[in-house]
Amino acid sequence: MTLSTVTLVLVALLAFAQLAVASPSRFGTRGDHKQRAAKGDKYLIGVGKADITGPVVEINFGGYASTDQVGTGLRQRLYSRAFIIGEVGNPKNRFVYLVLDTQSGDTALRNGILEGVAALGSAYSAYGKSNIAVTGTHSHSGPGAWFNYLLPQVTSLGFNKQSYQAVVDGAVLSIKRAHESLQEGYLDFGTTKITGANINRSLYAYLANPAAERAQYADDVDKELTLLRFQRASDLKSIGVLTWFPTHGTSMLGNNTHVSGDNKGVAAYLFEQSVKGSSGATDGFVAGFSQANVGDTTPNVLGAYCDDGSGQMCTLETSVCGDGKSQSCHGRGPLFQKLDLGVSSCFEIGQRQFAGARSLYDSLDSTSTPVVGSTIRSFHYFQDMQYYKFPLSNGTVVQTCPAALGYSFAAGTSDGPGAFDFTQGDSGAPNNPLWQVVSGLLRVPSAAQTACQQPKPVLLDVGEMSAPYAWSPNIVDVQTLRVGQFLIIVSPTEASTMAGRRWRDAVKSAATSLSLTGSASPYVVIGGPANTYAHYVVTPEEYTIQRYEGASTLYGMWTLPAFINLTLQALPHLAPGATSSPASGPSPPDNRKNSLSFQTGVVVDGTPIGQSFGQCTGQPKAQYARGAVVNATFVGANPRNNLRLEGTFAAVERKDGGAWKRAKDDEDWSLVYTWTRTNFVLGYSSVTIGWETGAEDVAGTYRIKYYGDAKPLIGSIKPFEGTSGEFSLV
Ligand SMILES: *[C@@H]1O[C@H](CO)[C@@H](O)[C@H](O)[C@H]1NC(C)=O
Ligand SMILES: *[C@@H]1O[C@H](CO)[C@@H](O)[C@H](O)[C@H]1NC(C)=O
Ligand SMILES: *[C@@H]1O[C@H](CO)[C@@H](O)[C@H](O)[C@H]1NC(C)=O
Ligand SMILES: *[C@@H]1O[C@H](CO)[C@@H](O)[C@H](O)[C@H]1NC(C)=O
Ligand SMILES: CC(=O)N[C@H]1CO[C@H](CO)[C@@H](O)[C@@H]1O
Repeated sequence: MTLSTVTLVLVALLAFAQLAVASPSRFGTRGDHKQRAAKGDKYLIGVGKADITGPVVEINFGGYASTDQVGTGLRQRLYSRAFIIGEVGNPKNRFVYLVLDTQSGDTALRNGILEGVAALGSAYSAYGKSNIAVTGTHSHSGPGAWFNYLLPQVTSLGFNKQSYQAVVDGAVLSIKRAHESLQEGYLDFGTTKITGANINRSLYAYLANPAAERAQYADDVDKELTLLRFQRASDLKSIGVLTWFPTHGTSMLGNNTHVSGDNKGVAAYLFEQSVKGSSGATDGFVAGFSQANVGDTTPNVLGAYCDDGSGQMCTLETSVCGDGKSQSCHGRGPLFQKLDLGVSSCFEIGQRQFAGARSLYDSLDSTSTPVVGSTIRSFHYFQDMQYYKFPLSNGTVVQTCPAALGYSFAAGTSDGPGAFDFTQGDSGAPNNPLWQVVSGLLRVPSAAQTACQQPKPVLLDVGEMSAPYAWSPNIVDVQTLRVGQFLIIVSPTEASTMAGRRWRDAVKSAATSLSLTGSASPYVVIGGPANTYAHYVVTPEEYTIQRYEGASTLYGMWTLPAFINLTLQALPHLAPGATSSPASGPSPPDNRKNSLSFQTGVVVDGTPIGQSFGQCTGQPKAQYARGAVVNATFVGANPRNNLRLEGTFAAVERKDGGAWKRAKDDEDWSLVYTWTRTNFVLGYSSVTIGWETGAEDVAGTYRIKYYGDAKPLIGSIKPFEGTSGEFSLV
């Protein structure tokens, strides 16, 4: 520490002490709620939540890019959570932050959402491309096949309209609900350290950053969670919270085939459950757990080990095992001993984020920073990253490149080895009909591209391939939102820990020098992956290491400085009084109409002779002790016939006097729906509904319900219900 920093700290401490004396109400202690008067400025605030669960069977999951990971059922429905913040005096100035339980935001989804909101009519004219941010929680356990670009469509055999439409419709509905709930209220925020929910999965690359820079941080991943609280003015009840914390949505392993929102989905569910019926929160309370600088983080906090019998950890430098390959290197979640495809570890990592967020929430009345300053602004523009030239801070002019993936991309990470298995297929084409169509179109990178991407050895020159349509985005979304002193960088990439820090710091210091936030110090978070999926961004130093994240930094060594330059350039548009927007930039290609699609639809559902749809063929036992798994099996039909959005496939009902009351449904983590095809030709299938009971469940008499829809060969799809026999839980 230099002398001047010491002086500064002393001055700050003195100022704080004086303030504390001058206005005790502002710094009241815990339990001292009534004394705290300062609430910051008033805003229009609204929250909304809606179901986005696409086809839960027979569609490949988005995230691990493994052709084999195809849905067989549902553990927890997926949601869109919408948060709207607007100026009271000028309601045109507002933004929408969406948190989708998806792998990422995406150009196809974003286009669909913008069109859907526009179709809601003139009351929604304040919402548009500048002020809607479409972020994903980065769950790797939801149906994919909604991506705009060809590369992430490969493992899902193309684009699937039903999968896409479910996300779009639910996102639009969540915005509608948030809009309808708009009212005056306050915002405040706080931070807390979450231990045990993330570690660094690319430490070797992180260590390439300058020692002096690393020395500024206690941890090699960000452990801080930021929580923004939405409180309505009328009675100071909370209507929602929005949090940011980085950890990959890879707690559920790559061989899990049940849909879920992974650890962020668990955290949001636990938070929303925890405030049900509490006097401080409203009925429609929504908890958003948004992703942050997630790039090099993993929820597999015990570290990465070789599943080859050696018991060794994978190598630091390249994450390989004794055979020199990455295939047997797997990250271990906190409860990895439970061989349940990551379910227990996933719940635990979700629980750890929830617990931290909840205790922070409980302390906010005495510890939070109020959001102040009436200004709400946002900007969004498109930037073509092909050979974008700009100066680094030392004046040297550098450039970005057309998108490309390096060799390490094929090796994957310890969270999921061997992404895009086709790249490993040295014996020829893998068994993937889409790949057979497009693999002939692979090209050798141009000389300019090869030079530009140095030192990345190019494996897939995706940015220079546009046949049959673009493989990856070259045109990216640049977006930032601002309410009072709170700024949100909306990143299309998964930023590494240090990349996120540099990006946030650059925005913070530029906002300070532009005096964007008046007397309040700017506070900056980064949310994503959002708006389109542009893979990763690492620091230039990390890029030279070319691990998975560096190999997946699409636009070359200078991608991060370019994103920072592009964000800072437009920052003046967030100033109070600013009325202009940046030029909207070139439009990215819209591949929704021309995408290939090799998935087949449902042909027919049938039942074995003598059986009927919904018939319970595997009854539960008469009695279970709490902690046991209750199973019931039914004659089933394909759930793709009707997604039952805002509804449920499975339920547990409890006998309450003479009536049956619903105790669990598809939203509950402990209720698991599994669909199995038993005869392909005749369309027979069975459904097993499993209820993992626990100590928290009340003893009583229960039954299991199954809701399905069957498709005859001719005629329309018909709904049906199944009901198990009664059983008691003791
Ligand atoms: C799922 O994958 C994990 C990690 O690769 C492995 O340890 C486990 O045995 C697999 N489980 C099944 C049922 O295949
Ligand atoms: C960003 O790059 C442009 C050139 O493309 C340059 O004119 C501008 O000064 C840079 N802005 C910042 C904030 O670095
Ligand atoms: C500016 O910084 C970059 C990145 O560290 C470096 O490659 C370049 O040589 C520097 N330029 C000058 C003039 O020092
Ligand atoms: C319940 O059903 C699931 C899914 O079919 C199965 O994996 C599990 O073994 C069954 N459990 C019991 C206790 O029967
Ligand atoms: C603070 C932290 O999470 N450190 C971890 C970074 O990654 C290495 C290797 O995976 C771990 O050993 C550290 O514990």
